[in-house]
Amino acid sequence: MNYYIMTLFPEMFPGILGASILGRGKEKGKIYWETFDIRDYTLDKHKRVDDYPYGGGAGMVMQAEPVYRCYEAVEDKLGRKPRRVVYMTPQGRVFDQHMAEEFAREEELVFLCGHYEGIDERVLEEIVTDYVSIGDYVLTGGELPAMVVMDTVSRLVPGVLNNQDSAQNESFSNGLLEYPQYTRPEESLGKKVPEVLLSGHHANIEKWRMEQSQIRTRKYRPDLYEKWQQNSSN
Ligand code: 6GU
Repeated sequence: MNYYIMTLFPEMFPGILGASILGRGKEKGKIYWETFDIRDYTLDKHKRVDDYPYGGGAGMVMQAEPVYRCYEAVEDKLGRKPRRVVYMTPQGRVFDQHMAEEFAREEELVFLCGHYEGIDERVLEEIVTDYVSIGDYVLTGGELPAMVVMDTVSRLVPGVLNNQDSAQNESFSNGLLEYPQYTRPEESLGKKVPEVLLSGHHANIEKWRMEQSQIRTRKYRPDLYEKWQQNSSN
């Protein structure tokens, strides 16, 4: 999976994308990413990339031209074929596991990260194929959201996780939240591990985990629980 990120803040990416599983994924050649600094593509002698909104109102708007020229640089590098260009915006479709699975089937994804009050509509109409939000709250820019999407998609790319099992057996893939986990020692903070997990009885363990998943989902995500009940007529 190859990611190309258009941003005014390329320095935000190496820390998060270089650590842990994503860092290893890049080392193993399973994922690749590269930033394009939108500011490198302004023709303004003061390197300006934003201006006041026509019609008035608070804040600044990113200009169309530097973003368009930045995308042309992406095209010069990758060729001019149809590809998904994902604009991270609170006005977009809300990202979920289903969308992540869809993105994971692509060979490459281009992310456009906005700042200020947004980006001039004219360039969005020209280049953007997907408008994506990560939830109903407002962040200062699209960089963290782009990294959220990259993290979620990358762990679905074959070979990124060591144990492909853990991409299957988890929250959301079956429509329920995950069951509680325990590790050694058997007693910690004065509390014992649930007996069934020490029993070696796999059927009972499965049954207990399924019950715990249902209890949790009903308690914390009644919306998901209702959907799950409808889908599986349990
Ligand atoms: Cl994608 N961008 C910004 N700025 N805020 C957000 C968001 C995106 N998704 C949720 N809030």
